[in-house]
Amino acid sequence: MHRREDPIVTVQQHIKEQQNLHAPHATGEFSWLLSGITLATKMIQAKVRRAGLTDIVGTAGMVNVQGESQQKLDVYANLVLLHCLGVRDCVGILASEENEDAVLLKRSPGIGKYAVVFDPLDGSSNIDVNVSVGTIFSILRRKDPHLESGTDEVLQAGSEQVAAGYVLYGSSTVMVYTSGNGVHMFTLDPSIGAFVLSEEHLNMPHQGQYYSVNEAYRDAFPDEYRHYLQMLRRGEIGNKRYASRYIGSLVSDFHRTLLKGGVFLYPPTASHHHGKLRLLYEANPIAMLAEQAGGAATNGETRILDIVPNSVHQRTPLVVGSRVEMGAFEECRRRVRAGELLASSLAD
Ligand code: AHM
Ligand code: MG
Repeated sequence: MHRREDPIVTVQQHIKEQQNLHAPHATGEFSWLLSGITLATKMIQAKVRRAGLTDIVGTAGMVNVQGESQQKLDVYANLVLLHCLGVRDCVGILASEENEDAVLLKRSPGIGKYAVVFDPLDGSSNIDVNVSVGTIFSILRRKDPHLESGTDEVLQAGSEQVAAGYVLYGSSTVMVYTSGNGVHMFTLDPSIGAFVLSEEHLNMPHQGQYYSVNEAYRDAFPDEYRHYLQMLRRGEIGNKRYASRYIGSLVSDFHRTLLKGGVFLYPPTASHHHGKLRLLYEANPIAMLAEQAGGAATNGETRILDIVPNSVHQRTPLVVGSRVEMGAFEECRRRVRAGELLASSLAD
C-alpha cells in the first residue's frame, strides 16, 4: 500500500493523474462520467446517513425485476444514479439491478460511448438494522453505438470492463475504484464534501484469516464447497485456523476481504444452481477489483471475467479472495472431481 505525502488528493485529481500517465490523449469524458458517480453516491450517502430520521426506511411496496421487495432507499439510489449519469452525454446506456432492461439514452451520433451498469444499493435489506450497504458499478465501452438495443451492448465479458468499483456506506464512506491500473481507495471527507485519496495501489494480502459465506445453506452446497469449508475450519489451508465473518452485504464482505485477505463465497445450492449474485453488476466489478489487487475470482468452473453473459440480470456463483485461498479452492475442486476427496469424509 502506498500513502502519499501530499496534503490532499481528490478522486478527480487522481483520475486526471492516472490519465496523464496511462491515456495522455483522453478527452476528459471519462472523468466527467466518474464525477456523475461521485455526485450520485454523495447524495445516496447523505440519505443513508439520515435513515431513521426521515421517512426513508422500509419497503417501497414494490417488487423489482428479480422478484425482490424494493426498499425506499433502493428506489431513491436508483433514481439518483439514473439522473446523475443520464445527464452526462458520454453515457449512452444505463443498466441497473432495479430496471428490467438496459436504458438506451438518445444521443447524437458518435456521442455516448460508455455504458454504466450498477447495483444502486447492494445489501439494502440490511438498511433497517443499520448495517453497511453500498453501490457497485461497472463501466463498459459500447461496441456498436448503432445497435438499437442497450441490452445487447452491455452483454460483454467482464474482461472488457473499462473501470469498476464500489462506494461503501460504512463507518465512513469509501470509494474503491480501478480503471485497470491498480486499485485505489478514497474516503469521503464530510467537512469538505470530497472523496480524498486514502490508499493507492491496494494489494490484497496473499492469505487472510477469515472466510465469508452464508453457512446456513451449507448442506445444499456442492461437495467441493463443503470440503473446502471443512478444510478452512480445520486449519488445513496454509496451516491457518480460519474464523468466519459474514455481513450479508457483498460490498462490505468484499471490502474486508480486499483489505484483510481471505475468501468470500456465494456458492450454488441445490435449488439455486447459479447462486444469488448477479454477474454484470456484482460479480464482474468485484472480480476486476480482486484481480487488480492480486487476488482472483471464479464461478467455481471459470474465471468470472471470462464469462460471456446472455442476460442483464444473469446470476452466478462467486468465489473471490486472496491468492492462497483461491489456489486452495481450485486444488480442492480438482481433488473432489478426481475422486480423491469423498463425501463420506465430510463431517455433519
Ligand atoms: P441485493 O443486491 O438485493 O441487496 O442482494 C445481494 C446481497 C449481497 O449483498 C449479499 O452478499 C447477499 O445478497 C446475501 O444473501 P443471503 O441473505 O442469501 O446470504
Ligand atoms: Mg446487490
